[in-house]
This record gives sequence, C-alpha cells and structure tokens, in this order.
Amino acid sequence: MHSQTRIRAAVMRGGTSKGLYFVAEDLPAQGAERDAVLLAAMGSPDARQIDGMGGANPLTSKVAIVSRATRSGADVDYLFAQVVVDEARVDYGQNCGNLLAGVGPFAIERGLVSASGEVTDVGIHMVNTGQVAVATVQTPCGVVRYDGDVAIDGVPGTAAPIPLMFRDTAGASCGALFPTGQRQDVVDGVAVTCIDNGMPLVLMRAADLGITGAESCEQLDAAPSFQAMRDRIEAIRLAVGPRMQLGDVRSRTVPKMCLVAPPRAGGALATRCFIPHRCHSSIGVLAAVSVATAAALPGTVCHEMAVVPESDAPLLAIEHPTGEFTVRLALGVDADGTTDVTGAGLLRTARWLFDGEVCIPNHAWAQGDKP
Ligand code: NQM
Repeated sequence: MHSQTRIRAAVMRGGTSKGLYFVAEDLPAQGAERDAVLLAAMGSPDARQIDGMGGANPLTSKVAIVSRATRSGADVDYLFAQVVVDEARVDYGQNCGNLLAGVGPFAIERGLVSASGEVTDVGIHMVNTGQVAVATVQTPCGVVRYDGDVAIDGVPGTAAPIPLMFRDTAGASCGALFPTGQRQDVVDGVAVTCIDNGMPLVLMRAADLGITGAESCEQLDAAPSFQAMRDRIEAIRLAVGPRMQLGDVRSRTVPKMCLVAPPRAGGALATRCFIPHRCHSSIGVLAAVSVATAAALPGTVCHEMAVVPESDAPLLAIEHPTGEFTVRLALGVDADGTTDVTGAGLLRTARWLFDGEVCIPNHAWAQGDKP
C-alpha cells in the first residue's frame, strides 16, 4: 500500500507570486479534506514549510484551483486559496491577481481553453468574489509562449506580457467601493481610507504612524522600534474589519493594511503594504488597483499627495519596496457628476515552472476517503 497519494499539479510563477495550480477535479471536493490536502501539499503549518512545496512566505504559499466556467461570459473558474504558512488554515476570503496571471496559460496547457491565434483571450471567473477578468495570453502557433521582453518589478529578467483587464471589481468583497460609507474615517486617532476595488485595503498615511514610508520590509517586519507601530496597525485592522462588512478579521487575511507616502521615484504614490501582517515585497495586483483608485478619487487619505495625470485613462505608477506597479484606470463620470473608476488594466507575466504530481501523505485524508 502506498503511503502517499499523487495529485496532478503544476508549479507556476504568476506575477510576483508563486504557487500550485490544480484542475479542480484532481482535488477532493470543497471542504475539510481539500483543505487538509492543500495544507499537506504546502507543508503548513510550519514557519519554514520544510515538509511541503510552500516557500515560507504568504506570496509563495498560494493555490489556484481551475475548472471550466460555471457562468456565462467566462471560459474558466479560478478559485484562489491562501494556505496560511504557520497555521493549519486555508483562506478563500480574497482574490489573488498575481496567481491570476498564470491561470490563462494553465487553462490552455491543460486543455480547458483552446488557443485561438497569435493571442488568446481567456475570460476568468474569479470565484472568490464573482467578477470576470480577461487575460490575454501569447499563443503563437497554438502554443503558450512564456518568453518575451516584458519586465515587471519584483521578478528578475523578462517574459511574455499577459495583460489583465478588470471591470466591476468595486466592492468585490465588502459590497461597496468605500465600505464604511465614507472616504475617510478616523480610527485610533489615525485617518484611514477603507476601500475595496478588488482587494479590501485600509490606507493610512505613513507620516501619521511616525514613519517616512521609505523603510525596507525587513525594518517594518522586524525592527523592535517598529513593534508599537505594528501593534497599532493590527489594532486598527481589527477595529475596521466589521465596519468594512468583513466581520471579525482576527484570523482572516483581509483587509490588507497599506501605508502611503508622496511618490519618491516619479510615480503616483509610494506604498508599503502589509498582507496583513508581513510587509509585501512589492504589492498585490488588486491591491495596486485599489490603491490607484483611492489615489484618483478626491476625499481619500492619499488623493492630495498622489500625482495623478489628467486623463480619463490615467497611468498610475504605484511605487513599492522593489520598484513600481503601473495601473491604467478607466475613469467615468456618474449621473450626479462625480468621478468614478469603471475599470483597470495592467501588465503581468507568468512562467510554467514544473509539471507533475504533488505527493500527499495518506494521513491528510479521513480514513477510507482517498480519491
Ligand atoms: O492584490 C498578495 C499578491 C497578493 C494578492 C496579498 C494579489 C492582489 O501579491 O491581487 O495579487 O495581498 O496577499 O500575490
């Protein structure tokens, strides 16, 4: 009798994240068993994830579960799972726009979508929140192309471009773009903007927390002198969770916390994001879309300090610890004359790294329940 069960999986880099990609039917159905399998696959809970495929960081402990679309207007369903590194917990309460970049290529490689010429548009239903994103994959001669000349900050070298387009992401998780009903609130004496344009975020001015916003992730994560600031950020997060319609967020991965400062490198705004407890080495995709949205809209904590080009489709370079992330916003004007963000586009790359089977110890399954 084998002591491990093999499950077909690919390892891909999607944008600035990395994770395991599965076809849904290769995994147990949704529930405790699937979670146990994903935890065993990644090696959680363990800060080093030494007994699994995870990379001991939230950005490399991610899973994409892909299947044929269950709704019109999309080709595939993509369910994102954040496998918590040091807790026995799998969180489905957020999207990941970085792993999203790998979903189009994965769907074509696995035959869920047919390549359709030089480029193939893949409509991806983001099951976690219900919106459809469109990814454009390079498919010369019907084969996914990974090499190319596009560089994204946070990833060495260059690769083929994968443009991603989002619409209707406002309020994806919280029910409204500004879920507290205001563009600014004061929590624990700090002015915050709670926003959700695809990712629930709490924006705070770095200066209001006594820092410049140019600090490194290492400093922000570990320096004893910043412990009081980290505790304060978490206290604000716990306080705003229910007001953002997210309930008790003590053991959730959202909202993310984002410190903003005036741009230092010619971009629109400087950021340091906590996801939600560790500093992101760059910035999440939908986090960048949400930050850009806050920068463009009057009344938020960052609008005044942001440099936003005059245009109905401005390009905003969101600065982060390892460079910048450019988002193109589509702006419209509501019936009442207020500016509205109607969509966003950006460029990512992805790479197929490994194709094979991940081996799951039999103890991950309840006895007799193996697939
Ligand atoms: O915001 C990290 C990442 C993400 C999520 C996180 C993401 C997004 O960089 O869409 O991509 O915020 O946990 O992969």
